[in-house]
Amino acid sequence: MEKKAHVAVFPFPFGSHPTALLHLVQRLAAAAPAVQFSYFNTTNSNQKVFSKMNLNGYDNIRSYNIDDGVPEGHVFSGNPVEAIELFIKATPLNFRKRLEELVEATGLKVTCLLTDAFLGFSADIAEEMGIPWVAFWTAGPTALSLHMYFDLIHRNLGLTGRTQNSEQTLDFLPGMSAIRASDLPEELQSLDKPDRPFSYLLQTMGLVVRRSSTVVLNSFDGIDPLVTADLKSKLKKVLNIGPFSLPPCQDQSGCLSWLDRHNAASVAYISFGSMLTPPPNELAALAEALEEKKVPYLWSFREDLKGHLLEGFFKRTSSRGKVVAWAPQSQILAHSSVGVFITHCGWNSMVESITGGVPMICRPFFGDQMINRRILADVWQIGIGLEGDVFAKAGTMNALDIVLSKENWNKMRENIGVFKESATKAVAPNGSSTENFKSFIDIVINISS
Ligand code: U2F
Repeated sequence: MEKKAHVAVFPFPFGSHPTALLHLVQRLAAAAPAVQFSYFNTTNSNQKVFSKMNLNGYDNIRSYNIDDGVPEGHVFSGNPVEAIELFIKATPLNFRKRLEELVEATGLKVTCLLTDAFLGFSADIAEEMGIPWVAFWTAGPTALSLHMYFDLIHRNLGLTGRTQNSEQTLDFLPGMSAIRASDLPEELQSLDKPDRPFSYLLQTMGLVVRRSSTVVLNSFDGIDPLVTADLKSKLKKVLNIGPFSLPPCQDQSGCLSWLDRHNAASVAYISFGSMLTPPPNELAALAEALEEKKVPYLWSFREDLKGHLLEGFFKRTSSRGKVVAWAPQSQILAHSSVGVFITHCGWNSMVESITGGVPMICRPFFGDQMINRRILADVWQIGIGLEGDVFAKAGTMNALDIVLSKENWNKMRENIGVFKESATKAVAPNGSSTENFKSFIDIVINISS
């Protein structure tokens, strides 16, 4: 029987991760209509991502629900890490089981495993099946590199907690001289692996990612040359295929026409990504700063629970502010009225801000976000941090003054321009990311015998 290319896809079902991977699958499926893509995801996450994206006409993408590890009747404590930890405990059995059922029922063997790089157990699964493992790293090259240097970082810094050696730089690693110990995510700071499933998952990933046949990133050549060159020397194949934006949602609330009515570079766009809302005292401080400075704002305010805290502010400022539950972010950041992006420094947001040419004010929370803030504020100088990394009224007003002052803004725009140019070149016909995407297609189509 003729073998058909069949790609099994494993996302990490939290934040923007599953949408980003499904978006990649969609692009691959369009380019390779004869290849079958089976996307294994938790029921909840499948519902969310498939409702956001229009996959009509993509007959070669099928989704399959897997166990999310949440026991029946479980009552969540409100800590967002809980769902992640339950999921991790259910892996890899949940993926394996559903995959085996599918292969048994259809007889369609898997020829390539494409997964979120977080899921390091994919290395074993792919090896057992004798197929290539392609890992999608959804964040930036520096964060990936840091995870791969976990042991060396520990040996050099002797980290046991956030407070020790916090100002020490990581200048013993290629391209990391600006990164400080305090920028490292908790997962890189803690050695207590077994009882911290998320740390364990990422530490395992840092070790096994070398076994992947290819790592793809939403990044582009020129953005971080030293780190990227080092990654290329350590991994079998690294393909920068960005920058790409996740598919924007419909502009049902009229954000773009609202922006059309504002002056160039006057609006602050605020969003903290798909998982975060700052604590109430910081929300209040940010609101007070915006109100006092009379800055027009467009706020993607996700969480209904904390919405009431700012009810008075939203009402008082309704003539110059707009609040929406979810916004077409990449299009907003490309709009000329947006002057500053107040962000948590998630990688996709950062890339979209660069592509849109918008300077940033950074309020990082966890994971790679402190690293991203360090690079964009101190190295690339396309944004600034906040005093103490938190929103306080005076500090936020100061940050708005700095970024929106003509001189600084122009300078940051100039700095962003350099990256924007590389990005534009990378995705042009024959550009490096365009060519890398073609190699990516070849890799997933290719059937090893
Ligand atoms: C995790 O980050 P998030 O998913 O929270 O944040 P981003 O990487 O910045 O991605 C958010 C995406 O959601 C989109 C936005 C981005 O593409 O355009 N979006 C939108 O369309 N509308 C809105 O109103 C708000 C957002 C993690 F927390 C980070 O630390 C990582 O860097 C990141 C990637 O691994 O994943």
